[in-house]
Amino acid sequence: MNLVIATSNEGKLNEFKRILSKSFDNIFSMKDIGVNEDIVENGETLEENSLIKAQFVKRFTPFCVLADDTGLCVNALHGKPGVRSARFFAENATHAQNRTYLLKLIEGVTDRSAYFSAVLTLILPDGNIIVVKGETKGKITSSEIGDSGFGYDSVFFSDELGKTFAQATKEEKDRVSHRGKATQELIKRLEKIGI
Ligand code: ITT
Repeated sequence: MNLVIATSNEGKLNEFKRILSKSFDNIFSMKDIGVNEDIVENGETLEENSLIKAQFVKRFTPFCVLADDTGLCVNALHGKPGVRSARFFAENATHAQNRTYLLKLIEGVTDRSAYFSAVLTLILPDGNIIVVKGETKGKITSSEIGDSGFGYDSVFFSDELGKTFAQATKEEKDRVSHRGKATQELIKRLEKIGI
């Protein structure tokens, strides 16, 4: 089985390639199959956006397609940025701008609890769809800590690891992260149907 990952986020792509390497013969990026368009994520939920991305890319390939929509939900911000995590500071914000904006918004706030939620949508070659979800809890730090990872990793202190995702090794993050948990669930579901 071959798989295309419907993401333009290099960090996500690398994580999926690592975690799913044993489940698929070949794993391709969108670029590998010549899809360079920006996908318009106009859904209101992670589920909707995940499906939008998977269906968009499926039009270009007979292979399996996997999409991931992730949100960082901060309790003091009533669940924001959530589905708007990539566009938190502004429509085309960089990861660094989003992190700085988040830290500024909750400067001095005592309740720093937050969680990541990832919704994965896999479309199989026969058109069947599998949706799985993974969550992980933590706290927003008061400044950036650590150099690994991507996105909000340096401001997310994982409760399970006792350090930020940007301080964790790849293996540690994969073991406890929203994406890691969702992908483990996906692997179980695939094994059940013989993939
Ligand atoms: P695609 O839609 O192309 O997959 P994206 O970066 O736009 O890539 P999302 O729409 O899911 O991804 O946006 C989620 C935001 O949260 C985005 O800024 C990511 O960089 C960030 N993010 C996602 N997963 C993360 C992780 O594991 N660690 C830290 N930040 C993450």
